[in-house]
Amino acid sequence: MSETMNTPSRPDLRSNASFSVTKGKGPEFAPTHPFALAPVGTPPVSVDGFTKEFLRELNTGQGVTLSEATENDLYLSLARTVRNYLMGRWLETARQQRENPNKAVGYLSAEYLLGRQLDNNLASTDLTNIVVEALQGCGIELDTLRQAEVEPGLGNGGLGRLAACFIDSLATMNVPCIGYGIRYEYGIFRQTFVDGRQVEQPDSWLTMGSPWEFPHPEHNVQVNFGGHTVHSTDDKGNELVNWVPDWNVNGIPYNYMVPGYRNDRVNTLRLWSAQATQAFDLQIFNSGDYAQAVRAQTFAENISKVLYPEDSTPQGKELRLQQQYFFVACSLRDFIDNVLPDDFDLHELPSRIIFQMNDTHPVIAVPELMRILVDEEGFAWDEAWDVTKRCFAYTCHTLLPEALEVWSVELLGRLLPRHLEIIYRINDDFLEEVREAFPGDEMRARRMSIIAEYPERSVRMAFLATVAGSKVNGVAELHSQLLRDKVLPDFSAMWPEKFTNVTNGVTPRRFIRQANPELANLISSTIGKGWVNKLDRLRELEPYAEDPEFRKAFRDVKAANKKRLAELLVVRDGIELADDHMLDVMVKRLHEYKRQSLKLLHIVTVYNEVREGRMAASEVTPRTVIFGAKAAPGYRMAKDTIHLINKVAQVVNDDPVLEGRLRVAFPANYNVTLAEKLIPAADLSEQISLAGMEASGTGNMKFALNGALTIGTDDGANVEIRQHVGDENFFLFGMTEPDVAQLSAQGYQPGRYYESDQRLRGALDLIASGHFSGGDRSVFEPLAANLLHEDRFMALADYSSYLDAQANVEAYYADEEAWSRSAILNIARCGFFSSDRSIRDYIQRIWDTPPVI
Ligand code: 26V
Repeated sequence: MSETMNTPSRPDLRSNASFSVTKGKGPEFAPTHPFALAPVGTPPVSVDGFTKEFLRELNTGQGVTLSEATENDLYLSLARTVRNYLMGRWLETARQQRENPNKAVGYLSAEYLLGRQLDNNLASTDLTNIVVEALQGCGIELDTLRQAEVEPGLGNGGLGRLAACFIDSLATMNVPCIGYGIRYEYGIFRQTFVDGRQVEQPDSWLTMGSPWEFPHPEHNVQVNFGGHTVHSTDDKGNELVNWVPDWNVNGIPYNYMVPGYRNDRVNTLRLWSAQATQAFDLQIFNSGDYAQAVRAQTFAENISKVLYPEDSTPQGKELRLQQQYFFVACSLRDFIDNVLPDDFDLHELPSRIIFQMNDTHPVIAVPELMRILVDEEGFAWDEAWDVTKRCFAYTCHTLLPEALEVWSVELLGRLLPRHLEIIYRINDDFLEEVREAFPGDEMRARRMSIIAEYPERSVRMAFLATVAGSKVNGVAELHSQLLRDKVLPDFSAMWPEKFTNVTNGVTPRRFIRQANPELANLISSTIGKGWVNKLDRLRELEPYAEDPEFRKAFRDVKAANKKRLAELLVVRDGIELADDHMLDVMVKRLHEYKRQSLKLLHIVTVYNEVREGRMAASEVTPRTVIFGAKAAPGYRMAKDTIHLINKVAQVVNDDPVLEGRLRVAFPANYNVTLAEKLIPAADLSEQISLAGMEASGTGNMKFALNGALTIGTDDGANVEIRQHVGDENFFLFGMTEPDVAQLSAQGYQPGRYYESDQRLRGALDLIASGHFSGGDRSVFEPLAANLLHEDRFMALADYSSYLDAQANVEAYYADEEAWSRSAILNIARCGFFSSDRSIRDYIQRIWDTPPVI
């Protein structure tokens, strides 16, 4: 018997047999009663009926009368009344799935950026009109209660929002799906500005209570960490491995309803919350160290405490690996123990589930399933590997090398010793396959190894995902191509059929119907209502682009949306919007590759040209540039850029030389709720990343579908948006990805552009001069110097092309009929970018999970 010892990392949390929690095994305890049939469909709803239910919730749920209720009381009671209408469908969906089990999608994602739930749930139950009337009868405005909801910000940006759009589409398309993730107690930080600099505040989204979640402590799952493995052989000579963990935590599932759009289906999102397995360590407690005993509890519960804000470099943070293993271990156990029937033969697992891994964050699920099958279920290794491979698929969401996750072998072995052994074995078998396929090519085997040796021995999670996944997909055509050619070329040479593309999409329910009700009404009154879940039908709008009356109606909608946005921003941020300005919007995470700095160079250039008298203020198209962006708290350059945007805004907005024709606004804390207000009001959508850097983008799709024109590079999904809307309805600029590669290869020298372009020199010099920092050159000089000497994302190379494109924008905008014609064609031709279509592609190319009739 051999023993692999590992240093125990938390001896004070050693699992104690007498405290271990025995897990409930689902509906063994199932009493029946003739009246206890699950309610089916929607009970008949009347305004009076709804009012009664609402008041009852207020009285019996919140314990207050209408006259003494606070806004939060009213919101919570309304939310609970609405959710009751979904409950019957939820139970019914679960019953059907139990009785008629269909293959389901297990969407594994560390992030879900859901946004507010109330409106979405009102729309899916078709209750909005009734609720408006019922509330009015009580002297309450629905809009006031809408605003009382704190959005759950359980994601960083595009990746988390995509997961939310996908589970919406899965439910709407009648596909069985469980979304699995983490119930962070604190989501993405709340951004504030102090003297123009970003200051992060904790996002305590749960303090007022969340009416949308259903905790199920009785379904808790124990998750083990640390310790060592014990290897032995049984009497038949088979190897047996026993993981002796060192400490553990409990995962408590919180269920959330995921309603389809008016189709009576309600899927489940199950988010896990960590809880100490013992309230506190009694041994320590009894020895008198109360504080130490409680600290142990806090340690365990830290696992789901806070969302990691994506950083400039992914730090190998131990807590993050704990989060990843925590949620996938809970999810696999949950699916096997609580979703599958007791007698299920796990050899058949691939017929019942496909786990889609949203980036590499859940990839540790691969060795976890192998561990369950081999160590716990007694599968032979090859048998287990065959099942595992068919249960997983992997979506990659980036091309940036520094964003590809790796875990040091030291950390992985300390936290998950058995999983490390399994990864090594997977790698050994895999490299043998490589050597067989490419005899004598040892360099190739080394390049492809899941284990990297430099700069320290570590596990490349994207490689593990690619080896294990039945399919690997990128998120836009260009991205998938670059993924094959540049990130995983050896893998695509070995398994070309493994690689595929699924271009991202966005849900039209939230991002058109809910966010832009006036546009939705205009569309519905023109082509009927069916477009909401058949977005290709927007094509039927094409002929109306030629109709001056329709164009006028479209402009009226835009103007109304701008007015609504102006009303919000003045209250929310003290920002005043001029009502006759073009709204030019750049909203997304702050990252150098997205090039907010290029947008700034444009603004500063216009300002400087007017200041220096080379251009008359009257030549400037009245425009307000709106930024929205959070920077990772540890990302210096990004935070400096936020500071600069705010300072440029201050100076430009106050300088009379521009006669108010160019303004900059930067509302703090951009989130889903604000996006829903900003996007419908936008005229111009800024999608200006360096070609080859933005995997897809999804904001770009939301803007186009809301009738904004795009100024953008040939990057990510911009490429496909342009193909759909037509070159003449898109402002393209900048280098292509091959141009970028070529310029890189020949040695990029940003200084050359500075030397040869007087406007660029003027703008950069002005930034470096201290003009935007009260004369203090030291504040922004580093930013200017970085652009001048390094400029990793080639903003200077694309600058003149960008300025030319902006000039085209201004000329085109002057012709309001031409502009609105193009805007309408953008809407009509972007039906492809519905997340329903993405899900259809996933089903066809990857999942094989037909919709349930
Ligand atoms: C992560 C990191 C981590 C540290 C290093 C810098 C860095 C840069 C980017 C990222 C994001 C990785 C994953 C991600 O969020 N990707 C986004 O996924 C969206 C949905 O597919 C897609 O639309 C965005 O283009 C893509 O950036």
